[in-house]
Amino acid sequence: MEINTSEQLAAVVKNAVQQQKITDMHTHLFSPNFDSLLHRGVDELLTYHYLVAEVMRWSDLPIEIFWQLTKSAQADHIWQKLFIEHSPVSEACRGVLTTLQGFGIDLRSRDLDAFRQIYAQYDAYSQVDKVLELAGVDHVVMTNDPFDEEERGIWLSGTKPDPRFHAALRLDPLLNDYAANKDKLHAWGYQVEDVWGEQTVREISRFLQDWIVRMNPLYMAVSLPPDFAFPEDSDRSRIIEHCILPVSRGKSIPFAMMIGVTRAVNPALRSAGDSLDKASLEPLAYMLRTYPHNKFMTTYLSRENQHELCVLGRKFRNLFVFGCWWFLNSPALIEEVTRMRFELLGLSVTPQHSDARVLDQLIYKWKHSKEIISMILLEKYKDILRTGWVLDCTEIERDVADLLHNNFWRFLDKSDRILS
Ligand code: RAT
Ligand code: ZN
Repeated sequence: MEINTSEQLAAVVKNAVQQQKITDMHTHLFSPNFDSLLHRGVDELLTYHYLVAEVMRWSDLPIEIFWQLTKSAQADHIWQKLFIEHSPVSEACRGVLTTLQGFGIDLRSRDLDAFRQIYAQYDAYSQVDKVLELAGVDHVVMTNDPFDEEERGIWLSGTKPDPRFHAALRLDPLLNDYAANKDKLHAWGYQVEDVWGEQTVREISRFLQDWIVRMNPLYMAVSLPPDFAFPEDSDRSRIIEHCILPVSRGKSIPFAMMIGVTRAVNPALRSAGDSLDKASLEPLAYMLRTYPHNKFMTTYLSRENQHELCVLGRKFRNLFVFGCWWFLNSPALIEEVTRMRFELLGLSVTPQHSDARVLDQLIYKWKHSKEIISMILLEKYKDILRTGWVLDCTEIERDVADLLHNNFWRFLDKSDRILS
């Protein structure tokens, strides 16, 4: 159907974004059969590390005392300070409200115990079904760390994820803390040596391949500091060059780099204590240029890096640009970054991932982002319609399917997942 009026256009865009099932390409969620690794419910929502950082700005409690509280007591404290004593307008606070509302909860009572009881009716499986339906998500990519003892045990026991959940092999301990983790590799039967050489390359590569067989990951991933350099004289650089990149190419599994995080700026805050800084894009440019047959997926944490990343994306088709990561996942910044990407890279990106750590967060992360993606798409379509270009609604549906689903699977060469 050809689109003739701006009202029609607005309705078609809104509907297309609303209806499109999403592949969420980076989360910290787990398949429901991964036991306690899947976090869900009100207390988890309220103790999300984004809110721990925020509550400490109002709280009189020393952080050490806060950490000694039970999870429910921490949630009560956060509810009291951030929702009752002050209006919950921050993005992380608003996210809790959108999530509870989306779950069908009436917020007027402000009664946390009543909200807890509503959640108590669900087990992990029924809650996954309900939340994926409400959020409009049909594929979830997890973050899977073979160095995490609990998670490792689950994989080693042969547990396979629910088919809607896909693995991503996360390699932070290997790449960012090799010296501290080398002994673990040894204990697991990988004969890495103290001095870097052929045998260590072989053994780390064997470790990667074993976990690829076990997890069947869609990509390998790492988060990196702002001063990440490549190539350089470091274990990280050697592992990337001699192990990750050859395995990534050989197995056709992209290497995802999430760049710009400064870990533990305030260590007392634990997972809430990380920050960010600008990075140089030269290491990425070097990789894209030097390894044209390797596929790279990248997102940067700093707002200042976004423009350079778009420009680099224009130069290299082996670079997949994705998401508004962590501190960028806030409406003002999503709007700016998404608009810039559409203007410089067209619709060849995945504009967002949720980074959800709590299952229920899928509801708010996607509701908020979809509103912004819709708004910017509408603006861009209006601009081209003004030139006399004619759009058909099937073209809009195609574009939206690309953004929220197909671009990712296409980059991975998984043609069976691409929606026609
Ligand atoms: O966004 C977050 O929740 C962060 O804590 C990190 O997990 C980050 O997304 C990462 O993947 O390292
Ligand atoms: Zn993450």
